[in-house]
Amino acid sequence: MNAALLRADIPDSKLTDTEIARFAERGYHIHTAVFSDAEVAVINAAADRVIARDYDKGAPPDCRHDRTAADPLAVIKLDNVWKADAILEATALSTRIGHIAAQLIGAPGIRLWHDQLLDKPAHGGRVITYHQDWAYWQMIAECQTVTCWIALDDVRPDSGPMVLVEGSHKLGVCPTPNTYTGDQTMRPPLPADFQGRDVPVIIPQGSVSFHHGLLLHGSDRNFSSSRRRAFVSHVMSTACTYRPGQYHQNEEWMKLHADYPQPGETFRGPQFPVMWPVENP
Ligand SMILES: O=C(O)CCC(=O)C(=O)O
Repeated sequence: MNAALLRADIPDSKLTDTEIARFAERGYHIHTAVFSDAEVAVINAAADRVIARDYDKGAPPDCRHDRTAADPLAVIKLDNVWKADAILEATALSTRIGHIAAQLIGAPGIRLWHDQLLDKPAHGGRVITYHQDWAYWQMIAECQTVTCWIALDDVRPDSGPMVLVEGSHKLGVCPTPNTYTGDQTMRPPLPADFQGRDVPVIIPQGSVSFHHGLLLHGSDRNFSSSRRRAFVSHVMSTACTYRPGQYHQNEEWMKLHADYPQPGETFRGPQFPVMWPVENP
């Protein structure tokens, strides 16, 4: 499959006003069939190559958290695999994802903040404690971010689905736990009158769950006999500006390039590729 095809838009990436209003109210949007089964098969083959350290672009991802002998059932987590593999680059930067995210937050354009490839093994995988993504991304001054979580395997109730706390994006920034070594029951204290329900993301492969930068979410272990892989594009509005202060590895990676923003300037440079609008359609 041609990687360019994976980047191309799909006919139903135009959202209705109702879908956009629901995102504002609930903090998430589920979009099914963003990638076809044939596309997912190609993406999964690329994901497994990269997990096995086979990089067709000749460079490694920015960061790897692999399984170890001491922790053989850990979640594999690789950051910025778009730098390592052309198929995963086309997926992470997909116009269909950028177009949907732009509409959800009313952004003039969308840049990739970073991607993340996650492989939660069968009969294992750590709990991912409830957290809000933007709480870790204070280097982005404006909370104009969306996490676009692509299911690479069918997600079932027992395979450690991501669980979203509906409406929690309206609570502001909560304390930030250590997400990958956490405890499923550990949630920030929520106001007594908070009514948000838990929404497990049970979706077929190729579907994408979009959530707001302040939406609380986490996931349990994988109790099933199948892997639960996901590929995540964390994205931001092209209007977002750089605010130094809180440590994030993206700051180091950004400064490896000659072109990067000064404090208060909008993000730019090769670390943060534009996904939407398409520059050369
Ligand atoms: O895949 C998961 O279980 C959680 C992923 C997550 O926290 C995220 O993509 O923001």
